[in-house]
Order: sequence, then structure tokens, then C-alpha cells
Amino acid sequence: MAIFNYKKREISAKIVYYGPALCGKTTNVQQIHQKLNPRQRGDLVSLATDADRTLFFDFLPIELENVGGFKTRFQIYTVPGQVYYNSTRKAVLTGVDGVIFVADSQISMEQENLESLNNLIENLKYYNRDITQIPMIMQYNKQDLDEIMSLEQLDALLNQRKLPSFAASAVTGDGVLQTLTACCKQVLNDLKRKSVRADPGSSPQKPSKTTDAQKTLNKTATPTPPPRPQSAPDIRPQNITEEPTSQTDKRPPFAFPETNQAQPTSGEPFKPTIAQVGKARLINPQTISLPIRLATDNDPNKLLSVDITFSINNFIQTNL
Ligand SMILES: Nc1nc2c(ncn2[C@@H]2O[C@H](COP(=O)(O)OP(=O)(O)OP(=O)(O)O)[C@@H](O)[C@H]2O)c(=O)[nH]1
Ligand SMILES: [Mg+2]
Repeated sequence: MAIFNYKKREISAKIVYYGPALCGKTTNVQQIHQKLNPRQRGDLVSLATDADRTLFFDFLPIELENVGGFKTRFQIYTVPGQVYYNSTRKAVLTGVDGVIFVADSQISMEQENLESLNNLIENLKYYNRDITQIPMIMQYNKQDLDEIMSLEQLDALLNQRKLPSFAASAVTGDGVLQTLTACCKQVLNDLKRKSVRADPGSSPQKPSKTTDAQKTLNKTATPTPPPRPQSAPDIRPQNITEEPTSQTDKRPPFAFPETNQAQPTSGEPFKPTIAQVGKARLINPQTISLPIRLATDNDPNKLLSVDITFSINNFIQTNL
């Protein structure tokens, strides 16, 4: 669930890319990582198999400066699309604030798209959450390929709710930032609505029960509650743009979200134990790849690769 920290004037929210195997979720996040100014984003953490299939998730923190006077952080996750990783998909959905459903536009993927959408509905139900109450954007990916469904066919198949939908080609980057921008806007509008509802002063009727948004606010309250703003912040984001790195921009680099904010707050525990670590390999001057074996995996030959990226001002140590 999103966290408002009124004292630090920060909002933190979670967006999950969902969709069938190989539809392009990881490629979307890689493009976002490449396109955004390094000051707007942290490092990309990918937990993948040797064949570059997502095993747990990809994670990318991004930050929008000054949305209604608030620093706004989004934690972007992808799920593993392969059918048998459902418990991981469920875990990644913990506390989600917005979903981007990436559909594979190829005609041959019709069934997989439907199954993945139904799987999303089911996994949200596990958390007693209704998909219609969660900000959501559709992305019709792989538009560069032949033998794809038309946008109208994809809408008829997957989007009876008429959610905003974007045609995209994640390999070229077309439509990637537009999709993300639309989702960020929806999430912020949703948070604004909830915060207005949770603010008794701005509500015509006092709610009789504690709402989810109030619970979230209570959870983040410090022992001496900081003064609340007069009204809910005006959270209209600017478009997320491809920004060339500006040498004169003195804003601090993105700080990795505090551990207690990045961790799921409820649901399944998600802490795989490492049984064995192999020899590190240098992928590029900033990135090493570590082969690891999980304690849950008895096959000594089944190693996963974990990529760890370093940058000068921002050192990330994963918990995994
Ligand atoms: N032609 C084309 N290929 C794409 C596009 N997006 C992704 N791909 C390719 O599709 C393959 C799978 O992409 P990924 O981003 O790894 O897919 P994923 O959804 O993360 O897959 P899982 O992690 O297994 O769920 C890769 O070879 C990508 O290069 C696209 O828009 N067009
Ligand atoms: Mg992936």
C-alpha cells in the first residue's frame, strides 16, 4: 500500500507489470531504466534465470520530484510470467497500488493473455482486493511484429472495462514511457481520492469505520503526529520524460527506498535463502553477475544469476 510521509513530504507507491510469459514486462522496465535520467531512477535489480527469464521479479525505483510539493517515489516491479511461478506472482502483488497489464499482441498469444488476466484477478482476490478498485493500464506490446491482433480486437478480448490502453513495442521503446506515465497519474489520482476520503475535515460525512487509507496513514504516523497539510496534496504528475542528464542539476541522486518501505507489509514471506554462491562475473564496468543456488533447490546444477549494479553515489546491497 502507498505510504504518505507528511513529515518528509514523501509519497511512495508500488506499480506492478503483470502479463503472460515473454510478453515483454522485463523489456519495458529495462527501457524505463535506460530512458530516464539517472537522477530520476535507481538501479535495476533483476532476479532472472540463466536464460534471462524472470525468476522472482525485476525491481526499479523511480522518483518524480515535487508532485504537489511531495517527493513521489514509485517502486516498479515485474512478475515472472511463467505459469508455474504463481506463488511468486502473488507475493509480488502484495500492497500493489497500480497495475500495468502487458498483453502480447500476437494472435497466437490470445489464450495466454486471457489466462494471465484471470490469474491476476484470482491473485488479487487472495488479498481480498477487487481488480476494478485498483488503478490499471493496458499495454498492447509487440506491435512491431506481424500476425498481431488489432487494437480493437485486443480491447474486445481484454479490456471490456475500457481502461486506458497503449500500443507499444518494448524492444524499440515505443509506448513504454506513455504507459508508465498513465499508470503513475492514475495511482496518484487514486491516492488523492483516498486521502481526501480519509481526511475527516474534507469529508462531508465522518466515516464510521477506519478506512484503508486511514490505516495506512496511521501506520506511518510518528509518535508526535506532524501537522497535516490543509488539504490533500495536489498530486498531478508531469509526464515522465526522457531527460538528458543535466550537469547543472544539483538534485541528490535517487536513494534506495528504506528497507521498511520496500518490503511487503503483509502476505507471504518472501525471503529465499541462498545455499551456495559461485564466482562473480563482470558484465560491464558497473555490473557483476553472481551465480547462486537457493536452499529450496536441491539440484546442485541449477544456478540462478543475480545481477548487481553499482554506481558511484548509490550503492545497492540486495537482501537476497
Ligand atoms: N519483437 C518484439 N519483441 C519483444 C518485445 N518486447 C519484448 N520482446 C522480446 O520478447 C522476449 C521476452 O521479453 P521479456 O521482457 O523477457 O518478457 P517477460 O514478460 O519479462 O517474460 P517473463 O519474465 O518470462 O515473464 C525477449 O526476447 C524480448 O526481446 C516487443 O515489443 N517486440
Ligand atoms: Mg521478465
